[in-house]
Amino acid sequence: MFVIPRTSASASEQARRRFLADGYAPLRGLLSPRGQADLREEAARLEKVARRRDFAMTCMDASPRHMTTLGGQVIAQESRIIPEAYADEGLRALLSALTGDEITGVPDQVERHVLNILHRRGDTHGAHTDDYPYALVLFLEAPGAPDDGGLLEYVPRAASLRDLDAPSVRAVHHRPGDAYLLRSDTTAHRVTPLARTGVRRTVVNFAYTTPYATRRPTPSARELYA
Ligand SMILES: O=C(O)CCC(=O)C(=O)O
Ligand SMILES: [Fe+2]
Repeated sequence: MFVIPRTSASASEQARRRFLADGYAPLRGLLSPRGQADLREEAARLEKVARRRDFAMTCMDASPRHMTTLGGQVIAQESRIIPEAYADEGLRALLSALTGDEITGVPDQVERHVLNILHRRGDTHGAHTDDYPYALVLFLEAPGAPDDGGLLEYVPRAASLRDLDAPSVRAVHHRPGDAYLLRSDTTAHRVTPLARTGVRRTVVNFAYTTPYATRRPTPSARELYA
């Protein structure tokens, strides 16, 4: 499924530096063509049991959620390949090399691996930080052009979610098959609304932690995925 460098030590120094400085590192080419195809097929199958969500998330400054989601607890029951990919040892070694941290799976079934689908005009995954320190996001579908929306906006080491409204916010367009790693507990982030009908953005998000992470989970994952 993944194209992992032969040893974790060979994780690109450039990606590591970028991640530590910026809280974000693009990982283009991480998903093999076969892995992409398998995950895309799996996501299409899982979408049938996913749930539409339209609400404002109180614990995240009432930022909007307009999307279809499926939580990790259902994915664990319905999918073999997503839990397998999540547990992939080569992948975890790569993430350890990039972060300089010991990477472990999160105990929470709901949050561990989730499916997020934006598929209607205006669909958006509003401003938030995650409960766990690291997020690996795999793109199965994405709008073709930045003007179509679905951009990741982020601010590393944010003091508040309002930092996302500053002109200095970073905005990144991703293509199908792309992936990125985010320092997701301290980086404020959101996905900009889809600008038109007929475009889709589907990601699988893997959450990871470390043995010594102490942050207490917020209600956010339950509101979006339970
Ligand atoms: O879709 C994305 O790029 C971000 C997903 C995300 O922030 C999340 O699932 O917590
Ligand atoms: Fe997130």
